[in-house]
Amino acid sequence: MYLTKLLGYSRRTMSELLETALRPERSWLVGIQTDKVGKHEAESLLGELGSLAATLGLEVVGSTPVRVRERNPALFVGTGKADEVVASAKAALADSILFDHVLSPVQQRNWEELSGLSVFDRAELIIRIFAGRALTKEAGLQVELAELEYAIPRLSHSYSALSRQRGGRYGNKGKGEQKLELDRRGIERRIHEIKEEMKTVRKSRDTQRKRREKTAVPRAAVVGYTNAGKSSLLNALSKAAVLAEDKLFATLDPTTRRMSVGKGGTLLLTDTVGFVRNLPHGLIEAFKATLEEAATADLLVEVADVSDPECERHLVTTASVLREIGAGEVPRVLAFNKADLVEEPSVIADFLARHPGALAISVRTGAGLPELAVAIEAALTAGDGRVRVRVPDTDYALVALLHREAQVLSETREDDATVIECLLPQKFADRFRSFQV
Ligand SMILES: Nc1nc2c(ncn2[C@@H]2O[C@H](COP(=O)(O)OP(=O)(O)O)[C@@H](O)[C@H]2O)c(=O)[nH]1
Ligand SMILES: [Mg+2]
Repeated sequence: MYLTKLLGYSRRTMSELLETALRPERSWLVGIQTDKVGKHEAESLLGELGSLAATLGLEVVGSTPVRVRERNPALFVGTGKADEVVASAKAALADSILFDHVLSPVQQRNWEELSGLSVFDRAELIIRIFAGRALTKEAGLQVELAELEYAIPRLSHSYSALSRQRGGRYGNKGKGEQKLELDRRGIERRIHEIKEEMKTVRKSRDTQRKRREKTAVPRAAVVGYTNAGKSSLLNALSKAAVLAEDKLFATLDPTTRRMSVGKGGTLLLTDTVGFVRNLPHGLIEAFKATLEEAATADLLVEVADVSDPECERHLVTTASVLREIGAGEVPRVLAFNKADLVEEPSVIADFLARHPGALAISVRTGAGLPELAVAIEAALTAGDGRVRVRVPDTDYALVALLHREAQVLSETREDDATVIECLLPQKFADRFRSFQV
């Protein structure tokens, strides 16, 4: 909130704009190649930046790859290159320039002065994505914290004066009118408050989780790195689903789709905020918090880009983060996407050998998608056990629960109880243990 105010637009303004604008905001990307970041990696990072921009509904109209030999303190890249970037961005009628690197506050200001456009660095782009994906109270607080910490060094008087004149479409709103009354002390106070609030919120987390457990429809979270093809896969898998809009599905958040599984079954698929390479340090906790829904899912569908040379390393990072957020025990189906881009079949065979149970797919060609749907269904029912339970009439609500959640195979009445034989989802095993006969 502070950040968006500080930069001269409000978040509501942004989403309003995204919804009502005749055309989406046009963005020009600047890719960075350095001694440490080679050509290939720079290109793939630029692809990731494009995917991040698309997540925010921005239209990428072009990009300039820049090789940085010596960092120019004023603009990060050399002045000649900077002029070239600005000229290309303007020729393409871009509204903003997105930098594939973190810019210092001074550099960002200089770029805005030079171009007259809004200039965002990687960190700000990511914060904006997280802000839109913070579904829980805790995630909201974490993201706000990240915003404030990003904002503090950008608070200098000259910067906030300039921020009111930001070019581009967001910046035009209320140009020069906003009285910014943000001071460092106010922000520090808010940071302290957030940290206190966070302690309270964490305590209620378990309650939330229990409530989630009761939802009748199983949920899967699609996880993986940005640009792996998560959103594309979500679209492909949900295409076959019935479009009937009953109450439940009408209230879903926009990133959740339904997918048909098995005979008449439904699965809710949620697109999670993607892992990002070189995630700026201050954003790690915010990222984990926005990913937390993965921990309450019944299943994880992990998508990895098998054409990315970093694929194996991404799998390791993903696994360790999932463990950290408490999703380590959630059943997982691993799909190696973009198989169409890999020319050497042995590359894919090696991945599959190292990861038993994983599948190779291509959302682009459709290859492997039917098999993936089968694997998802199998994973959802894998932990289900055939049980026989005797539910006394005093606990009749549990009979209803079984009808909703389990596959009932037989049901017989006794004097004061119902005896049910069913395939019980794993997550209810504990709840029914004492009723088993
Ligand atoms: N060649 C190829 N490209 C793909 C495939 N799946 C997705 N993509 C592309 O990869 C980019 C990132 O996809 P997206 O679904 O936005 O990834 P996300 O960031 O994980 O949600 C897009 O340009 C997609 O068109 C695939 O199977 N093959
Ligand atoms: Mg996506």
